[in-house]
Amino acid sequence: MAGLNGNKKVDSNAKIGWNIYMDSNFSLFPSENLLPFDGIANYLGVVMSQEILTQYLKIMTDSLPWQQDEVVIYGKKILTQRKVVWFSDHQKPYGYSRTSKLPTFWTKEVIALKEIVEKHSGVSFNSCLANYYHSGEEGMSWHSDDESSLVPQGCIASLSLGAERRFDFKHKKNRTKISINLEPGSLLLMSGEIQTHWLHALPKTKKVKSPRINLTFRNMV
Ligand SMILES: O=C(O)CCC(=O)C(=O)O
Ligand SMILES: [Mn+2]
Repeated sequence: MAGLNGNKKVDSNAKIGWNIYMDSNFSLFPSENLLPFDGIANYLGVVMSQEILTQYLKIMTDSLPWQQDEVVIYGKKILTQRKVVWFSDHQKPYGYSRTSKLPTFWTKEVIALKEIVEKHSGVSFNSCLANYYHSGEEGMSWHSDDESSLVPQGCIASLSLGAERRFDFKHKKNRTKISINLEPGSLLLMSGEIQTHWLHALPKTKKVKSPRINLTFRNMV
């Protein structure tokens, strides 16, 4: 079982939440549910070759129309150092964190990655939020991807390129915490009731000096 650096070992015969077996060259077999209750998080491990990873990280870093994100903290709009691009088949703005983003046109690299993710998840996606973190000094605070514009309980597929980072889940009521390391080229699938009951975050860390791109594929209604 390649590349599970520090992550829980997975049962290679396990099925993911919606009964699809993975068997392509780069796929690890799907993990069991990382969450003990109230939602599903499947870590599929590395699903891309090192060659595509390196190539796409550079192309996307250099050519996507990255913009600082806006978040509202204590009623004040703040621009993040982290940058974002929003892709969607739907032309309407995507509202989250009390701000909204207009979609940009899909690029051929993002479409190619979407196809890899769709093959491994068995789900097709109509939208994607790309995040660019310059280093471990940038992260994303606790939130759920529960906007009303997203398909309720739809699968959200998170593909990571670049630096490995820790990713945390926290239950909204009992505060149970689960962490996983997201390796470069890895795919994490969140589905079921997860966004209703759990928060997730990408914590900042001084240990990581290199950049990371994360693509979260979603479905807008
Ligand atoms: O960068 C990540 O891994 C998390 C991104 C995320 O949670 C989001 O875009 O909603
Ligand atoms: Mn999120």
